[in-house]
Amino acid sequence: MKLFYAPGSLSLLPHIVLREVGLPFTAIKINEHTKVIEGGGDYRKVNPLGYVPALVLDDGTLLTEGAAIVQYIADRVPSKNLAPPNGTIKRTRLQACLNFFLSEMHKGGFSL
Ligand SMILES: N[C@@H](CCC(=O)N[C@@H](CS)C(=O)NCC(=O)O)C(=O)O
Repeated sequence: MKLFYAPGSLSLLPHIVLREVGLPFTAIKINEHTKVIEGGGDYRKVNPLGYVPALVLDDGTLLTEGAAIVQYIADRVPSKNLAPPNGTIKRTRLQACLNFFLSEMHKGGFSL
């Protein structure tokens, strides 16, 4: 897997979760402002929206949106108990927390 990240951004969240579960991945730094990938390349060809985080799976599947990415990672390694099972009230509450943080708080505060 490849995690596209920018220092000081919310890509830190999936970065922490990937380290916590211990799955192998490569962290690829991008310049958040120019959209240039460290070492060369146009990040918009990876994620046309230009946002981080983005996770590219080994089969080339692109995952975006921090809340979705961290749940995908948590579900890959259920033995770590990072997320309650899908379809439960506890999982829905986790989704509510993630969505609140990554929408209301992120756009309302951290982005200023
Ligand atoms: N809805 C996205 C938001 C991602 C986002 O806003 N990322 C910021 C960094 S914290 C970014 O890439 N900004 C670059 C830009 O606005 O061009 C998510 O939750 O993953």
